[in-house]
Amino acid sequence: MEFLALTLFPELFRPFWEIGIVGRAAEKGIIRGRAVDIRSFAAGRHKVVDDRPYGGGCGMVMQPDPLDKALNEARARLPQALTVLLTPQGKRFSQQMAETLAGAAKDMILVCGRYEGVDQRVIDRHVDLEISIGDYVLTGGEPAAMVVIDAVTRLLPGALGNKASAASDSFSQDLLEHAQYTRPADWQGEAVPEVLLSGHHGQIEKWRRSHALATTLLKRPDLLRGRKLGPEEIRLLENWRIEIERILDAQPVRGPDPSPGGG
Ligand code: 6GU
Repeated sequence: MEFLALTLFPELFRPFWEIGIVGRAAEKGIIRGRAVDIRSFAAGRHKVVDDRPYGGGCGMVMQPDPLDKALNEARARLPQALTVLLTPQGKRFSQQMAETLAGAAKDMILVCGRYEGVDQRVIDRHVDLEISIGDYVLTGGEPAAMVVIDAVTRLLPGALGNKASAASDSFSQDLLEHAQYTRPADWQGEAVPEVLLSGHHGQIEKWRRSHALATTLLKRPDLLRGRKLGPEEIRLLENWRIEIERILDAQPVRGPDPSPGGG
């Protein structure tokens, strides 16, 4: 799978292609990453790529011509590629979208917008999909392109050492991951949960599923509300309820919750 980023700051991508899982995937030939400078397609001695918006207003808009030339070359090089524009106006990026893109295994041309935006006519002519990585504004699409490339790459066959790690991680089942511990077993007087040291794989798996549910309930209850629970998950949450009730029943006084929105 080849990623071709069109950007005014190709240097931003240099370490990105070389380091970590993305770097390893490139070494193994699973991906190929390149960044092409949009400015190199600009005309004239000053290589101008932006101009003031028609209709007035502040900020600058990327002109259609340099980007069109860059995209024509990119699409000639990768004729099967999906052309993506990174923009706050795009569809919200998600694990599900990453899985779809990885599954399609199509090359990707990623257009990183800068300034206040990109001339609409070049978007209409070339772009298949607009992606946003969240409801906040970046100065440019480059970090967003790296987010997309990273999330897609780690899902490609062979990119992660352990096949199970992509399947079990946060969001792949619409749950957050359980807490993790490593050595030492006692760190500054804080112990690791005993069951994890037991070697009892059935109990360890059950602890992990139980804690993934509790972590999700506490940190991202919205993920549980939008999800159908399986019978085992209901049982595990019931166990947490029993545990909470045991703690509350042991309290001498139980009044109503005086906090806003409480009991
Ligand atoms: Cl993809 N680009 C920019 N400039 N800002 C963003 C974004 C993208 N996603 C969220 N904010």
